[in-house]
Amino acid sequence: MRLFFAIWPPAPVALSLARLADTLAQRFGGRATRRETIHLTLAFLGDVEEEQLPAVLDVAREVTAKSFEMTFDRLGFWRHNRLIWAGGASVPPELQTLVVALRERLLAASLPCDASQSFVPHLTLVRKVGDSHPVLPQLSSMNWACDRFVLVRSQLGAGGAGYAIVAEFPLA
Ligand code: 2AM
Repeated sequence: MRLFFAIWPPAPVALSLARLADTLAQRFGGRATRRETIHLTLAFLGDVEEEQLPAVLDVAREVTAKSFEMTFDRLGFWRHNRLIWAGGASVPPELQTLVVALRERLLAASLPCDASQSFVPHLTLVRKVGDSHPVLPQLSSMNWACDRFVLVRSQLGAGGAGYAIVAEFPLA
């Protein structure tokens, strides 16, 4: 099974980001992320054997991290993978600590974790953007209180990835 840890935005935030994603995809081409799949990835494991799931859950339970307030106030475009994303000008230290703890514990438990890229917190809004120089609008700042993270199972289908939340973990 294909797994990753993520933070899932509250419904009103996801709704306004999905509307924005639709607008951006119409303007610049590409595939907008659907409301129910907008998320912030913390650690991507990739394919994991079914029998490794208890060890993955143990890793998450052992991580002690604090809740934090996340602010999204800018849009970005990555040309190498043609993504438009929403992010924040600053990374809350609690978020950085959570990501480092998850990645370190996964690796210490000999579980897979893609640590090839440094962590840039982002919510992917549009994939396969057609325009190679999209002039992005300002993002009106939105905040949300992150008080939990989730383990997610990804299933790739014809219409893109479908995600199922496997377990939730509270932040102190
Ligand atoms: P993305 O939104 O920037 O594409 C599920 O695939 C989630 O894991 C996506 O949010 C994706 O980020 C993220 N991810 C991180 N590393 C990945 C990898 N090596 N392969 C696929 N997805 C990855």
